[in-house]
Amino acid sequence: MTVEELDMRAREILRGNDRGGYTVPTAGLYPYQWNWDSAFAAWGFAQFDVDRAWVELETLFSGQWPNGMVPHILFHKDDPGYFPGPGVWGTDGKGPISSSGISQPPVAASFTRAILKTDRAAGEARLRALYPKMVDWHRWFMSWRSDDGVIFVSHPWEAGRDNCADWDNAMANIDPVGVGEYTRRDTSHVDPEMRPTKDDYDRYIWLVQRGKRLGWDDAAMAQDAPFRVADPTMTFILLRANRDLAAMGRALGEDVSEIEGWIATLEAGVPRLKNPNFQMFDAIDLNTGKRSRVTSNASFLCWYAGIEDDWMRRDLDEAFTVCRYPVPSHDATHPGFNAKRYWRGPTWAIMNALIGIGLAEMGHGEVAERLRRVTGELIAEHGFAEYFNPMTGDPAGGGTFTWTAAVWLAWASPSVGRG
Ligand code: 2M8
Repeated sequence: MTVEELDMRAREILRGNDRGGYTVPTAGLYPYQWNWDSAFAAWGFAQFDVDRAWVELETLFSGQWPNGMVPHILFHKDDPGYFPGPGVWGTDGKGPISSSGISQPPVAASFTRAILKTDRAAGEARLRALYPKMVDWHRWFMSWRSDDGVIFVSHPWEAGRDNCADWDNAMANIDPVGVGEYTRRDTSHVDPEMRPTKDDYDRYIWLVQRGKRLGWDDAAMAQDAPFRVADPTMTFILLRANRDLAAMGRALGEDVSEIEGWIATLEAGVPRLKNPNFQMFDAIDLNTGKRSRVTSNASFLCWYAGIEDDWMRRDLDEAFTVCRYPVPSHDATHPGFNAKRYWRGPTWAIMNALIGIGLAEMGHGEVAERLRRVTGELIAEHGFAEYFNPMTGDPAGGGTFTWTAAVWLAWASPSVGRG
């Protein structure tokens, strides 16, 4: 396909996954609105229909809970094709729309700022309405997910990197006793070898059952929480999002001192995520202090957060040597690497886009451009898949995927205007 045809195909995918005000990640496998998928979708829509981009974000925030949390899934319309659905989550009455009870990486403020650049005229009014909601959401993270400036997750699904090795220590300490029988739906849509294992799912569901039992009450859930893992994804993304939120607040004439305080807190927390023996950014099980000791694609989000790191820069060069299509979600030289299984090896275009944006901003223009080019080739040669084998480029998971199409349109396509 030519670049023009690929651009057209990407726009068709976004339109095709549009369910009226929100976009599903892909039909069948993920039939609802996911939080960070939607923010990427908005970024993609902004390249050809900026009004639709704002609507995507507005619909996402229409599901915000009174405590500020923006759920990771909004169940606008019941669909038996996904498990666990609304009944398993049991969040009735917690928010304005049926939803899950956890959040996801807060990329929305950063994409809002990117979208504003394409829509300076009408954008300010839309931003004015969204801004206080984003502040409330970030405040919720700082109140309930910060451990002295490192952001932790309460469930693997909260980080969006569901089965990555960063959670292995904490997952091994959970005994999913009483989880009961359930039927997964993901493995009827996708090859089970590309998905998390049953051991993983037992723990995912057990943690959801605990939240439901505690009424998804933040304070109750924080007591003796069985899963508390300090996470590079969340910490770097929230730090970056706070910088973008503060910039937008200043432009609106708002007092941003609270947000500046959050930025200082997170900047002070980041060094804890640096593994003192192996020098990569990894995860920490806060219940035991054990570190994951694996480089993931989230380790390379440091630049996106405005943090320079020479070790990670060398690790990135190594990833280019080892993989034809970096950046793998798990160090490809490590025995735990699995080129097919979801967040334990495959390359994800969304992560590459965030890494590439950060590299370019921090003065690593050459490698940023190399990453952008190789991601563009990956999509052009292998399609708009959910994720890809980093060695061969083989597509994996769901097809006609919203966020891959969005990343193509906004970042990876050779037609994207630079400068
Ligand atoms: C994946 O996660 C969902 C649960 O949230 C699942 O596997 O059922 C992850 O890749 C996550 O990051 C993503 O937001 C979601 C939808 O694309 O799928």
